[in-house]
This record gives sequence, C-alpha cells and structure tokens, in this order.
Amino acid sequence: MSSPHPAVQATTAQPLHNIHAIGIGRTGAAYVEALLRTGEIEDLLASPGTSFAALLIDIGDDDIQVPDDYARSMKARLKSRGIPEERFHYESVSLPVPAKAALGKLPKDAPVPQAGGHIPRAIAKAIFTLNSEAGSGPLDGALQRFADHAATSSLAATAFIAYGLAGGTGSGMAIDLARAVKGKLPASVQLVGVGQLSHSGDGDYFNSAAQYQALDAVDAALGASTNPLSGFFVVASEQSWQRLTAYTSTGLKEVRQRFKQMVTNRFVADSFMRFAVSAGSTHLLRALQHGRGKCTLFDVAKLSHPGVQVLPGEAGSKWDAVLQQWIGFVPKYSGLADSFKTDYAEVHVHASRNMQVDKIEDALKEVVSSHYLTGGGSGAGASYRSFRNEFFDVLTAYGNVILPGASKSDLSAYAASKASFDKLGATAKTLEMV
Ligand SMILES: Nc1nc2c(ncn2[C@@H]2O[C@H](COP(=O)(O)OP(=O)(O)OP(=O)(O)O)[C@@H](O)[C@H]2O)c(=O)[nH]1
Ligand SMILES: [Mg+2]
Repeated sequence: MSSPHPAVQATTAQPLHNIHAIGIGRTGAAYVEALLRTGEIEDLLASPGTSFAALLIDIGDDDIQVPDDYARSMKARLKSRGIPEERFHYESVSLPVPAKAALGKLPKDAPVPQAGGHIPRAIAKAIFTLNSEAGSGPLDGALQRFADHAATSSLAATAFIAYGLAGGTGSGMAIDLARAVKGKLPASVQLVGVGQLSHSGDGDYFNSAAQYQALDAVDAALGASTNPLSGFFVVASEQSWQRLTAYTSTGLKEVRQRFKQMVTNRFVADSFMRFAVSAGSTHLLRALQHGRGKCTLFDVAKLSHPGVQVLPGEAGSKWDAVLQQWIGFVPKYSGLADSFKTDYAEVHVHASRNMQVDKIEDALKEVVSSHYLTGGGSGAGASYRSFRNEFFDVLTAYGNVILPGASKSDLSAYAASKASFDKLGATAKTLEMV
C-alpha cells in the first residue's frame, strides 16, 4: 500500500533526508516493518545518493519472521524497479536466553524466562551486554554494519530506535543500545527514540511495572550529559485501540482480541512512520526542533474505522457526527495529564476527500489548543499548525497530534505504571529495575 498523498513524491522540492531504523522486540519489529511494507522508503531509495538501513533485534525469533519476509520482498521490488540493491541494508538478530550463570548477578529465586515470553528488563539488559563485546559480540557487529551502511550516504539522516515501553526486551536494551550505536554513527545521522505506550487492551502489559522503569530510563537519558538522543517520541495508542474496539463485539473472543491487537499496533506504527517520511521528512525535522530535550507526544487519534458506527454508503451527516465525537475524545485518550501545557502543537489530519476535512481540522484545533496550549492557544508564543493529507482508505480518518515538551510525570501512564511496580515483590522489582 502506498499513499497517494502528493507530498511523498515531492522529493525534488527539498533536500533528501534518509531514514534508518533499529527495532527491538515485538513493537520495534512493527515499526521497522512499517517502513518495509508501506512503500514510501522504496520511493525515496529511487533517488541517487540515498540509503536505508534497518536492524531488528529480539530475544527469540517469533516476531522477526514476518518483517524478514517483508525485507526479502522489498529487496525483490527494488531489483524489479532497477533501484541499486546496495542502497538497502537489512539484518535481524535473534538472541537466545543463556543459562542463568551467564546473566550476572540476579536474585537467587529469579526464574529464567523463556524466549517468546516477557523478558524482564534486567535480564534483557544483561543479554544485551553479553552480546555486545567490542569486535566479537554479535550485536556489536550488527550495530557496526548498520552504522557503516548509514555512512554510505552523505545525506543528513535520522535513525530511529523503536520499541514498546511496556515490554522488557526493547525497553531493557534501548538506552544502552542507543549509546553503543551513537558511537558508531557518522555525525550526519541523528538518533531519535520512539517508545510506544501500552493501551487498555494489553492485558498484563497495560501500564506494566516495566513501563514505569522504561519511562524513568528515557527521562534519565534525555537529562544526562551523555544523552545520545536528539529527540524522543512517546507514541500513544489508546485512541486507536478504543476506536477499533468500541462498538465491535462479534467473533470468537480470543481470536478477536489477538487480531485487534495486531491491527491497532500496525496502524499506530504505520501512522508514525508515514509521518516520519512524509514531505521528505521536513515534518519530522520541524517537530524535533520543538523537542527541547523532553519527550514529544505523538498521539495517533483515530476518528473512524471502516464499518464501525457508520457503514459505507450511509449519510454524510452520520459520518460528521461520529468524527466530531471522536475528536472530543482526544484529551481522554492522549495519555497526557490534564495539567500538561506546551507552547506548540501540530496536527496531521488524514481523511478521504469526501469527508469534511475543514470541520475536522477546526474541531481538532479547538480541542488541542484549549486543552494543551498555554493560554488556550492565545498565550504568548503559543503556536498551532495543521496539515492535511488525503488518505487512501475512504472509510478511515485520523489525526496525528504532536505535542512536544512532556516530562515523564506529564504522562498519566507514569503514575499508573508506578502503581504496578509498587505492587511487585522484591525479586520481581529487582528484575524490572534498571
Ligand atoms: N498483543 C500484541 N501486542 C503488540 C503487538 N505489537 C505491539 N504490541 C504491543 O507490545 C507492547 C508490549 O511490548 P513488546 O513490544 O511486546 O515487548 P518486547 O520488547 O518484545 O519485550 P518482552 O516483554 O520481553 O517481550 C504492548 O503494549 C502491545 O501494545 C501485537 O502484534 N500484538
Ligand atoms: Mg517480546
């Protein structure tokens, strides 16, 4: 699927910008997969001098196989379009869980987890260290090859490190990995973190203890003198989950739940990466300039889902009412505490041409400004920008709401995740605490 949105093709109007990505764990894999699957990167690689490096790291290989397939077919597509294959580098690394003795100092009663299940953060971190020995560790080699490929292009670039904040594998490794790869990347490549928040359909992962520690680790890294990150996007998935699951109750419960999880996470990851590469990454670079060393909230506010609440062919007035209703839900599901205020907001609306895009833009501006901008949007220096894109699916509308300047305590998930952490016993706490 490739977006018909014309700005994507407008690569001659602005300097080219390369995008690279390292995904860790299941969520990280979805972000890398988004770049391999949606076609925008492929179009970018048609220009001489560009490059794209992708690296996937996980413990176990359950969540690596599908992106591996997409990488193989992307290589084939590049070949069929006559695009030099050497512009694209892809590698996936599946790490084993070693014997307990190899994992360093752990509490005596700590169970050794199974690859494929949740790996506590401390164990993920230990596995990272074990495989990162300079010159010989498999991760050290993979990071070096990733960086070497990024260095084959002299264009400015952004390399993402993407992962799920609520998991253990990605969140336990991400910051150490950021430091390790930063030391290998050329100065022309900035490193940017992307951490996805859990949502209320996530079962045990929802506001997990790991998420509390993960947010602490991001906060600490951004504040450190050795901060390797030029920005950090916290991606909120709750509204996409709510929009898919509200009013849908057919199907077998187990199957339905897994399917909805997959659809939500793919939608959110695709939306983020579509934003990151759009308009030659000029939107991404502008948003990062407003980051001010804090987190930038990226809320994928889904407003409609095909065939839910409104059916194809139903009157436009019904569409309008549903879109307005879900715009009103933005503050409820954004993941930001009510007290959060910032001086800049930008919103990217994606809707089909038969929806009333003006009305969507106006309502989003009203809701986002009044809730989050200093002085309700009229404060000194407060600014709001809106962009519209035509979406290929005529029954889907969503807005990416981008709000920079958030600290961990501005995220409602922080206190909720801390409450999960506080409930753990001493051993479990030690295992998530790094
Ligand atoms: N159920 C489900 N959840 C997903 C999927 N893709 C991403 N997630 C999200 O994954 C988050 C948990 O983090 P993971 O990415 O699974 O964690 P991990 O880095 O693999 O770490 P582990 O806990 O060790 O497996 C949850 O908040 C989910 O929303 C998916 O396809 N299915
Ligand atoms: Mg995992």
